Order: sequence, then C-alpha cells, then structure tokens
Amino acid sequence: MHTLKGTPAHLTGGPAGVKLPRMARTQVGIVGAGPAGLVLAHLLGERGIESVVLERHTRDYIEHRVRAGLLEHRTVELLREHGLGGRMLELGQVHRGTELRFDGQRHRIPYSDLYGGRTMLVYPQQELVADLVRLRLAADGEIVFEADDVALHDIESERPSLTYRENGACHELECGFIAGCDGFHGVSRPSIPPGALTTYGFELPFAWLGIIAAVAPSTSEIIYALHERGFAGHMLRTNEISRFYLQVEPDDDIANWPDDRIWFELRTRFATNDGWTLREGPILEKSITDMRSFIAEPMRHGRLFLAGDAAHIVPPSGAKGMNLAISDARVLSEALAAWYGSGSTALLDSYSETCLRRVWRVQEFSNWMSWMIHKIPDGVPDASFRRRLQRAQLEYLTTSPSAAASFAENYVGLEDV
Ligand code: RFL
Repeated sequence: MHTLKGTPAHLTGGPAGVKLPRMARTQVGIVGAGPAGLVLAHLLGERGIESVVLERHTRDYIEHRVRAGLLEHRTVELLREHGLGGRMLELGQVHRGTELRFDGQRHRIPYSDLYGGRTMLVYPQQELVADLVRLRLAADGEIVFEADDVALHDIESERPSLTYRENGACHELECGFIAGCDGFHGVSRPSIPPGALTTYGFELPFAWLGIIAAVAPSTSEIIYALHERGFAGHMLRTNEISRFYLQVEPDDDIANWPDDRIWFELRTRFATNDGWTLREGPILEKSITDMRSFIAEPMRHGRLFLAGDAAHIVPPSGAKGMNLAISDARVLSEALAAWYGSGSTALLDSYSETCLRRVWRVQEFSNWMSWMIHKIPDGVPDASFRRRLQRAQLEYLTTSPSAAASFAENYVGLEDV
C-alpha cells in the first residue's frame, strides 16, 4: 500500500471531520485538460496506456475559454493521423500566406509556396479542446472536472500520487507517472523542489489588448501591422466573428478602452495607401494579455514530466504556444509507450532535451517576431537604435526571398527540430 508521506494534513485525517481519501490507481495521472493534457491522454489511450485527467475547471468553462487560433501544419497532421481532427478539418480555415503592413504598405509573405506547400489552419483552441474532451469521453477516457486542491506527492519515488477533492470528497490517485499539463499557473511545476529547475524568462515591454467582434473579417489572411502608434493584428475566426489585437502598455487597464477608442486605433493602425477599409461591429469580449517568455529546465523531475505552458511560455506573436504544448504531448506519449512496452527509459531520459530543442527554437522565433512587429517603447534601452534595426529587419524580410523562406519555415513550423 502506498504511503501517504508528503500528503497534506487535510487528507490524512488530520483536522477533525475530514474524510480519508478514496484510493485509485492509474498508469499516468495527467494534471490539466488543456491541449497538452488532452492530446497526451488520447495518444496514450490509443496505445492501451491508462490515464486520468484532473481538471480544476468545469467542462463548460474550458470549452469556452477563448485562447489561440492558429495551428501549424505539423500539429494538424498529428491530430488528423490520430483521428482527432475531424471537426477541425471540416470547420478550420486553411491559410497559405500572411500580410505585414508598415508605412501604409502591404507586403504578402506566401509562406505555403516558400515551404513546400505546407499550410496553417485557423481553428479556435476552445473548439479543439471541446473536440478532444468529447472524443476522450466517447472512448471511455476519464476526465475529472472541478478537481479541487490537486496536489502532487512522492514525485521522486516510483509511486507518485495525486490527491484532490471532488464534490468535497477527498481522493488519492496512485500513478506510474505524472504529467504536469496544468499551464503556467498550475501546481505541477511548483511541486518540484527549489533548486532542481533552472528558469529563464522576462516580461516583454508590450501587452496585447485582444477583442472578439461580431463582424466579418476585412481580410482573407492574417495581418500584422506596425504603425507609429503601435502594433495592430487582424486574426481570423469565422465568417461572422473576427479577432483583433492592439499593442498597449503592460500596465494598461481595460477600463481605459471604450469600444470607440478601440475601433479608432484599429482603423488608424491598419490604414493603407490603397484605400483598404476595416469592417466594424459589436465587440463581444475584450481583455489585456501580458507578453512573457519563460522556460523551465529540465522538463522532468523524477516521475513528473512537465508539458506545454507548465514548462514554457512564448510571446503570442508567433502563435506557437498550443503547437508546442501538443508537440510535447507527442514526445511524452512516445516515451511512455516505450517504457510501458519494453521497460526502456531511453526516451523518458531524453524527453526534456528533445522538447527543449524545439522550445528554444520557437522561443527565439517568437521573440524575434515580437520585436519586429511592435512599436519599441521609449523606455527600452537603446530604443532609437533598436527601431532602426527593426526597420532593417522588416525591409529584409519583405524584399529577400531567402529571409521570407526562413520566416516561412519557422512560422508554419519546422518539421524536425
Ligand atoms: P492550458 O491551455 O493553459 O491548459 C492547462 C489546463 O490546466 C488546468 N489547471 C489545473 N487543473 C487542475 N489543477 C490545477 N491546479 C490546475 N491549474 C491549471 C487549467 O484550467 C487548464 O485547463 O495549457 P496547455 O495545455 O499547455 O496549452 C497551452 C496553450 O493554451 C497556450 O500556449 C496557447 O493558448 C498560446 N497561444 C497560442 N498558441 C498557438 O499555438 N497558436 C496561437 O494562435 C496562439 N494564440 C495564445 C494565442 C495565447 C494567448 N494568450 C491568452 C496568452 C493568443 C493569446 C492572446
């Protein structure tokens, strides 16, 4: 019987009136039902490896939480190959190029032509999460929604466990391994002893005010616009709904942004010399998101493996976070399959290094892109010098086929990193 060493007092019968936990077992305990956790649960299930996913929010909440929208070619292929992409392929929009705007001029980068015909797909993250939940439950997979007070125990031992509360009752789940897929603010990474992880990161001096508007898109391809007032982005969702971003100060308050001001800024920052016009409509949602870079190394401690935003955050400019999360899930599923198939630890041992090669490549690209498309604030050291570099970068990217090809492979997603 598993010991309860390290278990919080409220689960060991400590304080009066609290029940002892109910014990269950699984091969892989997964914390978090985001893209990383759900894709991992599917890939493991396909290989006959059991898992239980513990998610702190309700099903309804995670199926409506607005997040990312752009899927790399490689992500789409993975989901398709594993039978997870039916609805995504039916409803997602295929994209073959993107537009960079500066000085009122429009520059198209035909990334598909530049990268062997590979395309991107626009499909909202919450739709993908809803698909993955539905398919997992249909395959008799176990997802515990509203799992409160999830805690990790004995992660350095061969019998790690998870404790949590569901409807007030305490549960303990003994696991072969734990996958920490609970995002940047989850409990998994902080369960690793201080000193065992090296972390890297900083806050970028920009933030994004993001809106969802009930209006048809004014473009058929994503637009990244740099204006002297700051960045503006036109993303796509559906024929009736569009997503826009405006660069704002990191400490700005959404209360400072009435709808009229948002549309004025979007109109101004997107303005072109050729009479392009922006369609406007009711704003359904608005929020401000900070931009951060963060990486924790290694992505493993004992029998705990971190995946997705739990281990790394990239600024959203390159639209990569969900793609990285799904890539980690794939690598981890292969490593766990090798362990459960043959007892080999080789892929588990190389998991962190394998993922981090891609993570650092994507981190570099996302930072490069962030500094290229945002107005560099006055307070940044050497701001005027950086602005001239930014100009050289934009001119090179929009005039050199080699530079555009390099952008294309990073944006659409490198195959073999
Ligand atoms: P998630 O999606 O954050 O899921 C973690 C899950 O864990 C749950 N959780 C817990 N559960 C139990 N106990 C706890 N203590 C828990 N703590 C947390 C959470 O409720 C949640 O359900 O992490 P995951 O799976 O690693 O996926 C990462 C992606 O969500 C993220 O990287 C992307 O949204 C980033 N991102 C984009 N990525 C792309 O690939 N393409 C894009 O176009 C793109 N655009 C974006 C983005 C992120 C943005 N924001 C909001 C930062 C645009 C924006 C504005």
